[in-house]
Amino acid sequence: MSRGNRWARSLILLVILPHLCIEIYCSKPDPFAAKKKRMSEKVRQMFYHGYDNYMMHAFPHDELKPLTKTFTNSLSELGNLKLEHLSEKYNGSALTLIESLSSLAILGNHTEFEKGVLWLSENLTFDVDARVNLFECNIRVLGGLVSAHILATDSTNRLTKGTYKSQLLNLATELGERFLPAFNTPTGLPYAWINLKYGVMENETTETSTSGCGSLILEMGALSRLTGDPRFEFAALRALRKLWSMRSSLNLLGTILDVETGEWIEYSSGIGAGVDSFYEYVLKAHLLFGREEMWRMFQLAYIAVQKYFRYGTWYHDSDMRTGRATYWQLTSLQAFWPGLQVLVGDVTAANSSHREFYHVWQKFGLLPERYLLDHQMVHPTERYYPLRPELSESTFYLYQATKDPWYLEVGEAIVDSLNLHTRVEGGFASVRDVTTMELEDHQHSFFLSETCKYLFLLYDDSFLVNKNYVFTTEGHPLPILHSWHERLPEAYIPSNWTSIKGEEPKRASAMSMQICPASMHNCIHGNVQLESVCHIPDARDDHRCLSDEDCGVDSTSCRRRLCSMAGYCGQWRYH
Ligand code: DMJ
Repeated sequence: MSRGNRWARSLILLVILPHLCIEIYCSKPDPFAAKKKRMSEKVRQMFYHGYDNYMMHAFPHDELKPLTKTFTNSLSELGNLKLEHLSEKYNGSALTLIESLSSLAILGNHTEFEKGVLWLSENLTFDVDARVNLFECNIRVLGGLVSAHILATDSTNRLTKGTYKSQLLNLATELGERFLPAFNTPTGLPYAWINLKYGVMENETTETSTSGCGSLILEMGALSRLTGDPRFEFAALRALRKLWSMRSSLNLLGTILDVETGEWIEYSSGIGAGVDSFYEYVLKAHLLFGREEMWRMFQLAYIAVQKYFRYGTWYHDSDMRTGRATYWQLTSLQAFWPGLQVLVGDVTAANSSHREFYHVWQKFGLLPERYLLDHQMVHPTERYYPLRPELSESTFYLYQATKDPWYLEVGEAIVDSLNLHTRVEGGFASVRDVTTMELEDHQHSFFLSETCKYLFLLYDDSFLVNKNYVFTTEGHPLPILHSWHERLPEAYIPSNWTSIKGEEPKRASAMSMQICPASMHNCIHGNVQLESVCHIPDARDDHRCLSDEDCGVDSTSCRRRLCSMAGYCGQWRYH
């Protein structure tokens, strides 16, 4: 068995086997069955509160405004912070309905699923004057359609009664074709913005993000596998390979780049905004398509993260050229990372990282968008919580892997906070400021496609019993199929593609191997790097302290860690 397959198998063992054991082989009843039942019902109610309100007040527009019970045609606003080039002619694409389909399937609501599929089949069109963000449109719309098509045609689900043929796939194909002009650049890196009707606009910005061009392969690859048309997978793969070829000698990528020149614009990066789903997609593309190449990329990228971003259980940003720390900030988006670590088998690391995010969640009752690690305070302008799913997602993965009931408690606390702070009569509202709990009039579509889905799956994973799925970054399930692994069209790989250079590291969980932080060169044993022998852990696991004596010795610098004003151990002069 190839190494890639071994890892895919270990994933399956890790994520699925505990479940099978409880459900099939172990005769002991689940002591948490009652709690799971109660909580899954509670989450189901949450989903329908958001969904019904959307259908009542906002459908067929894109997203619900729950405070005013109206709608927003937000597809063209996603990622468009300055709200530029909005067209008055754009009237929405039923975005929240598209995003809800896979959740409806997981909740077992076949009737509503079928109704949604039929409505979209008859009414949705992409021949609209809307300038959309390629990444957002890909993960939300293309991903939603492709996943729903697969679920609708899966005979084991019986989600539709027979009227469905391939209408969603046809729509997905039409959308995929509208994406293709974005890739028409000298580098093959796609433009961040595309007008669905007119293609790339004149004088369009050539700036994009790493996640913007490195997180297209699951949806576009699935579209190619379903249609037999290789253009989509090829375009996404070419972009991903080009992106990877732009890595530094430390195997780090930046955050912002120019698609025409292939030059970096922002050299600092981390595991959060602008980069996050690049890591996710490289690993998941390996799981979904069995590509060894992706696994090799992921290994190198993952180890670089451990070496240059990790600081104890936290992750800071670093300059891709030097590996030096740039920003010491925890962001809400980073909370997906423990979930990814579960997939790769790094469960211990996932657990400790997850605890840090949960600790900040508990501190505020929700997770602020940005939290300053060096000052132990919420960022002055990024205090919002837009109903993001990442912490729930990681909680779900960790429970699948460990069956530790503590994660069920975490999920309950998250559900309670969401109901307490964000539930309003007209749906669920984003929070503008987690320190005041002031609300904002927006229910993002990912609340239904991800937040509610992962919370539901935490308590009721019956959907996962018979099939292994990879969840896209927007929470849409794509089944792991042998045929997609075997029918690997090598013709897709052009002869001039950039190969992966550099020595392959030894395969092991980076955290369990205690990968050495970047600046310690004297801790390389053979080919394997080990954490510095000077490392002395802090007295407490949570890095809290009353004085310097409570802090240990930093493994990066071998210097004593100091107790900060806020009562946390840290090497504060380091940055
Ligand atoms: C979602 O659209 C996706 O998870 C994306 O990868 C990151 N941000 C949001 C949710 O927070």
